[in-house]
Amino acid sequence: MTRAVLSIGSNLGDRPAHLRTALDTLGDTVRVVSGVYETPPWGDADQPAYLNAAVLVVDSAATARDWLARARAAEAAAGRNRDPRRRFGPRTLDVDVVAVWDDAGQPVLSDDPELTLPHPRAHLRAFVLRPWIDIEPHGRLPGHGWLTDLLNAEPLAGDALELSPRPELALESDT
Ligand code: PH2
Ligand code: MG
Ligand code: MG
Repeated sequence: MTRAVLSIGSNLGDRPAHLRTALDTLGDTVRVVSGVYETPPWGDADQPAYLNAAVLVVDSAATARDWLARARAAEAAAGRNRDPRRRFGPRTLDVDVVAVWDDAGQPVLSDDPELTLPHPRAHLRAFVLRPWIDIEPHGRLPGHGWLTDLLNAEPLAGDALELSPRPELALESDT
């Protein structure tokens, strides 16, 4: 059994529909879905605001690589085109594998540049940690500690104030 936390985000086109496409593509691996947050663009300010959420997925057989493949499949299903010149630019759907745990509940660590685990910037991003706390209030980011400690310390605490919950856009999980 592996368990993964995925961060999903969209800032182009029908953003709520793209987030739903992510859940549809992930299918019955989806266990819990966070609230949806409107978040200012990080990294490259010249782009629209994002909708972000976090998803807990479980599959008895999936490896970390399988989660990456499923993340890419979801992005493709939302018609994502990658612009190699704008690494942090706008996208219909971004699905990032934030962290993975193995059968024994141990975090999977990887420094493979294609799939670094945990995600190398997760601890810097309120738009990843805040939704994740919705679904795992006592969660820890492997190598960094409690999610709540990370989010309550500056500079993330300030960033968290700029996230707006969008309860009217709540994503239904079928499970
Ligand atoms: N994703 C990015 C770049 N910047 N900003 C926000 N608020 N949310 C994102 O998901 C995001 C971003 C590249 O993956
Ligand atoms: Mg991303
Ligand atoms: Mg990505």
